[in-house]
Amino acid sequence: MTAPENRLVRGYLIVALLALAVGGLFGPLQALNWAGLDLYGLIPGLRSYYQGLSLHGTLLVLVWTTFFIGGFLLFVTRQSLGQPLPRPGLTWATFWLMVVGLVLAALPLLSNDATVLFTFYAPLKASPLFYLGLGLIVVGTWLLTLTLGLAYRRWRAAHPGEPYPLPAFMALVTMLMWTLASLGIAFEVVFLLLPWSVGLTGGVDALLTRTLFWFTGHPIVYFWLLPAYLSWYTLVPRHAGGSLFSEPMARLSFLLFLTTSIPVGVHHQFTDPGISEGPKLLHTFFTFVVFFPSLLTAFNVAASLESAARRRGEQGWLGWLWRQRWGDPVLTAQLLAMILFIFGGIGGLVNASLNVNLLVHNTAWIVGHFHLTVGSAVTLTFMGVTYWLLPHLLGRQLWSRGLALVQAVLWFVGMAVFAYALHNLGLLDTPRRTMLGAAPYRLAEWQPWLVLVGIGGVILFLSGLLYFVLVVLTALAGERQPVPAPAFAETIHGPADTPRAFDRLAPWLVVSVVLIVVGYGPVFWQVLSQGTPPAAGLRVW
Ligand code: HAS
Ligand code: CU
Repeated sequence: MTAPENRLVRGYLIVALLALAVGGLFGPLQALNWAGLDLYGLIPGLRSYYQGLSLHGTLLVLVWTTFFIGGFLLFVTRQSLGQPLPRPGLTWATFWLMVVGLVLAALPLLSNDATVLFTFYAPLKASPLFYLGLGLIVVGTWLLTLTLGLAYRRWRAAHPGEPYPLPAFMALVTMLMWTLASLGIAFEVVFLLLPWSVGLTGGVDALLTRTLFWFTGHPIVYFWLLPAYLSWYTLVPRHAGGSLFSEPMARLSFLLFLTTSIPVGVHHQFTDPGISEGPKLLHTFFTFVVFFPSLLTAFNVAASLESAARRRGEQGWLGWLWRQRWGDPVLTAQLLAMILFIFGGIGGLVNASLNVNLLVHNTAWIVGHFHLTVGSAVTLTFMGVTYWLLPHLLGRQLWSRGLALVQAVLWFVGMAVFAYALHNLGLLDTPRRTMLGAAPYRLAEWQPWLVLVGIGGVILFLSGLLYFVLVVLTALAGERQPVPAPAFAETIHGPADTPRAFDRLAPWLVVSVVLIVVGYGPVFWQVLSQGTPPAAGLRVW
């Protein structure tokens, strides 16, 4: 990798880590508030619990993820193709555009002018800078797609007839899916929220903005997840000492995500009036379909791990499950992420079922669900990936493997306690997005679980702190070593016999668009045809 490319990837990671540090800080404060200990006074200038919650959600799910993914996908594409990234000017302009967007969005968040939580549901109204900043970040991600697309075209021209290398293929599919998915939020921001926030329009159709938000807001979770899967498929088998079980099946999984991730977003709107049961049920069924590529992943990754253990002589039926290289923090962090994700995924099925959802909607259960998914499957994997990336980017060894293992295990334990308590609270009807510390309606039966939430939050805080200490100490004091050549996993099946259809993109994109029209046509028809009166803006906190 050239020195400027190295700097670019490092730039993305630094922004991601800063977002994780600032956003993460509010997590334990929220958890402790629920447990009955209010420490908000420690943060100078903070106006409310809800301002903290807006910073927490936005910086973690929108900034930490997006910037980490930007750097990681560029790195993976560059390395797996073995050719420099195209148009260095474009890649740098993209990075700076995203940073400007981030600063614009962060300013009103910090000044309490965008206390609208990460979903920014209208009629909650933020400063125009917030919407403008988010819009620029989205445009930046489209430019990332363009870069990966140009790299694809150039590689194809130089290697006619060869299958596109798996890691780069997965990176490109992730960005293509996201680009299609982000059209909803882009439309919402540019045509509805921005004009409204600058006073050009007197109100917005709240249902329409929510529907556009969730058009993007569901598939964004796969935009976070797929880079983690990329690592599980192309890095984990190698670290485990084995090979990827099936390359064609891995491609199929990503292509199924490309085609089915989007027309499911109404599963976030099961209690919204104005969308009838028919389209809601259709989105339930489509959500069950998008479960399958994750099941394929579970099978394929498990088979790869099994092959690794068998190579080391494991004979028993189940012994391979624990006969893994637990001493390697890169691997251990990701294995622990997978274990937590099994439970996050099962919870997802509960959420997706139209009738059962009513039991858990808007309760702490959902908070438990998304901390097992984006907070564990994705974030703990990215932590493991960081430990792999640092030696490549810095030419230094990880400062301490032992400490990195402790960090990963603490995250696992903290999240397990935290999410278990939240799921139980959800079943006891505890509302989410609420400053429970000040709520007069707190029920006595919630109390033990709320305390566990606080304990989980503190363990997570310690683990997060360790992660930063390790990154900084590695950068400053890690033992110098030659930069290793990044190697991706070998495969047991494929790519020689991979069907040609699994190496193409255009037909799958067409299927994706058709499914979007089938899934969302009736929804937008209903939402637009009922003429909801425009809602004026609200500023609550
Ligand atoms: Fe979700 C709400 C349904 C996955 C994130 N989700 C959310 C929210 C977030 C989120 C942030 O249907 C809250 C949004 C808000 O603020 O309102 N979700 C699902 C379903 C899945 C799912 C069906 N979610 C995710 C992922 C996320 C994420 C991934 C982030 C990255 N979710 C919902 C629904 C709601 C929802 C409803 C709305 C609820 C409401 O009422 O508001 C599925 O994609 C899950 C599939 C996953 C699996 C697990 C596969 C397991 C694997 C690991 C294998 C393990 C191995 C280990 C191999 C089927 C791949 C071996 C280990 C050794 C040691 C050897
Ligand atoms: Cu969803």
